[in-house]
Amino acid sequence: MANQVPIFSTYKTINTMFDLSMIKAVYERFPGRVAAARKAVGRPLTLTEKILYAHLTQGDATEAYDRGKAYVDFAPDRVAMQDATAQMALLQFMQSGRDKVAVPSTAHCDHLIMAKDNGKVDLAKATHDSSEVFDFLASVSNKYGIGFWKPGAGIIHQVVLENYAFPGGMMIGTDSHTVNAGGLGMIAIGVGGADACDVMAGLPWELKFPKLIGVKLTGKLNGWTAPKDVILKVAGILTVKGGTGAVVEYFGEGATSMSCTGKGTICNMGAEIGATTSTFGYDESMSRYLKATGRGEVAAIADTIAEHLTGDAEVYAEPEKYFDQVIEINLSELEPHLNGPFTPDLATPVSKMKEAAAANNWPLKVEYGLIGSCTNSSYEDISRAVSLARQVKEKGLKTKSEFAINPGSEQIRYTIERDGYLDVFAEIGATLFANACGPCIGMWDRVGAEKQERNTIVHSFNRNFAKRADGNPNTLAFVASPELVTAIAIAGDLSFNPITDFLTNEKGELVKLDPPSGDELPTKGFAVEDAGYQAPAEDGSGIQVAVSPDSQRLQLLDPFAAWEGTDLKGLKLLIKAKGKCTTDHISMAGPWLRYRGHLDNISNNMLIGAVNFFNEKTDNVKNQLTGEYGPVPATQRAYKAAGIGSIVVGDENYGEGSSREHAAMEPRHLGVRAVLVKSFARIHETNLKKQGMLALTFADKADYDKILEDDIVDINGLTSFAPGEPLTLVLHHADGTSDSIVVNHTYNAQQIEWFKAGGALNIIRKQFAS
Ligand code: MIC
Ligand code: SF4
Repeated sequence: MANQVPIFSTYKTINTMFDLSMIKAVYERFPGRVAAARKAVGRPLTLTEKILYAHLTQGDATEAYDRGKAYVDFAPDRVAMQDATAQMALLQFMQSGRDKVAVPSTAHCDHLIMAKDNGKVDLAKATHDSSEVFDFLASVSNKYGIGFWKPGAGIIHQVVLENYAFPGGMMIGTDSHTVNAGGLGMIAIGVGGADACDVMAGLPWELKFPKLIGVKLTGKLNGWTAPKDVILKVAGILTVKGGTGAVVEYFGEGATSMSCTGKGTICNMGAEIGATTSTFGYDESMSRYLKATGRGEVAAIADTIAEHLTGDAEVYAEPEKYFDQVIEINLSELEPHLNGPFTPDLATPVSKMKEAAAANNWPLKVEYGLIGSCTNSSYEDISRAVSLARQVKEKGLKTKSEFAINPGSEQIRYTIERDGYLDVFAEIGATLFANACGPCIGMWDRVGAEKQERNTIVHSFNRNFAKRADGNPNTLAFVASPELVTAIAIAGDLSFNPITDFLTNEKGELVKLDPPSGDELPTKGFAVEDAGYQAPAEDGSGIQVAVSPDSQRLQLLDPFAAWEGTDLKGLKLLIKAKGKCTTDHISMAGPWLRYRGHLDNISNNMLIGAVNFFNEKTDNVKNQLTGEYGPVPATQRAYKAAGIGSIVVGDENYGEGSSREHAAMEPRHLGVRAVLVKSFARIHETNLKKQGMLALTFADKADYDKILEDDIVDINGLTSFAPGEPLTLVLHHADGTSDSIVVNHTYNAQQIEWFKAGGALNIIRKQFAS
């Protein structure tokens, strides 16, 4: 990967750099804050600690926090939201009583564009179909001082990396892949909308001080291996829950020799291991990227405090002393990987794919190759993929799979068009989708998907849960680098190993693909005509935000009821979910994204993807009032109508995946009182707490087996609900026997107040009203 510095930049997003004064202020206080932290902690510091301690609400650190235990209040520098989550975040913010956001914030329209024909046609259709939502987001943004990125401008994380991320900064975003900004040396964390609402309202943001995982990268990427393979390998090692409660900090010569955008890819997919976030120390690759994206001034001030924007030398010299866990990966030996299907941590090195596919009966024929998304849309990614696409013509080949690209931003799209890359892709028959999420989140109207045929696709996105790309539960999706996706799409064969295998060209000759090569940054600089940004009004007080009471897409929120002050008796078991239950299972995306601003309508997808332990079916549970089986939402609505609460039971890493708080608000809205699981994914657990739900875990995981289909459950101990004190559940079985089990929780004193008030927002509302 060549480290090229652009000769000149025609970057034209807008004339001014965003929020330079905020960044300057952060950098001015940074050295003092780090010094205070070093004193409080009493030893050399990791980068993660420096950034976290530099963002304490209280200012200078006065004590060291217990990693994995202490709840700490932070003051993030900025907030980002995407359309599918911003609707709920902003509906909540509108209730806070503030007239302007307290920190720089942005909204990005990227999730609601259905990929079907091509970017132009699809964008026009989405702009028309979702105009009510886009207009709502535009006017709320305008009113409250939020930067607005129109549909077609790009995917939130790519736009953030290009415009807003800065080394040493701290941000939160209402999307789990907010962590992408770690590629530019930030601590960037995915949260639910209620958390974003707090920060935009100027309140402290609370996080359990994370544990620290260090990943030492030695050697150098070469040949077919890409940054993506680092995280695919890490996911294989740590699994989908191995990063829970931890920040992953990458360092070593392998880190500094990699591009900034490559680092972004690695951090992006840190969400797939459940990590709070991931980050890299400030280095020349970041400085080059800042300069190439029109932010030379940010690079110049970062240079003045560069020593504080990376971990201390002692830490990287003896990482075992400072991190809770250390992993070492030699990039020189790292093989390209394919992860999947159905889970992003099932890692198979490309050389082992033949065996693995045969053993698992995975269809070898690859129907589709898709590149782009928020994860892998950099200029480097595209140029390396192009170097392979070019070989199709040069070597007399024919691309066997269908191929599509969804660029991460208009700036990337414009630049790769200018540089002729889109023409090369067009020659291999590629479809250019809009600068949006599209097939990555089920917004893909794929021809024939409704037939539900078993088929294989490869993509360079990050997640591959069932039904995620095209709604077909029988699509097996494998995640790989854009380079490998392109090579495999050319070959049309999942087991194709471009390092060793030959292809037969149109003339019947055996040919081999040359390894990919490309440019880290465009030699002619980035360019764009209209980046799609809309600045908010200076004074938004006169702007009216109207939500029609008849709307099917938007619904103003009613406050949830406060806790009744007693233990909860007689809850029906709604569902005991078996196995993987991600937020896609709890609140499916794809076609349901249209209801993200309408709580009652979207509640009709509640848990429809979860597998019922008792009959192994999805969306089919027993209604304890009638004894009949029916859809989960309808069954829960029946309990609600009868004034009876219910409980949901789940397995490990419940709520894995997205930050969507709908997965917590829907059960709350429909009257589920508690969610009891073996373990939670971080964001979902917080979302449940924020919405006034009980998020509980089995003290003894084997008690999961004690839950029976007709159980009626009492939750005792709530009148003395206290941090660290377990609660007791009594399971009344249908045969008249009962079991008493102990359940744990992680509520601190403040979170218990959220529960009592019926949700965190009820407290904010009161604060601003008084
Ligand atoms: C995703 O990648 O799953 C999403 C769609 O971007 C979600 C956000 C959402 O559900 O709106 C995420 O990652 O948080
Ligand atoms: Fe969009 Fe996919 Fe990225 Fe989520 S992971 S923000 S759906 S591109």
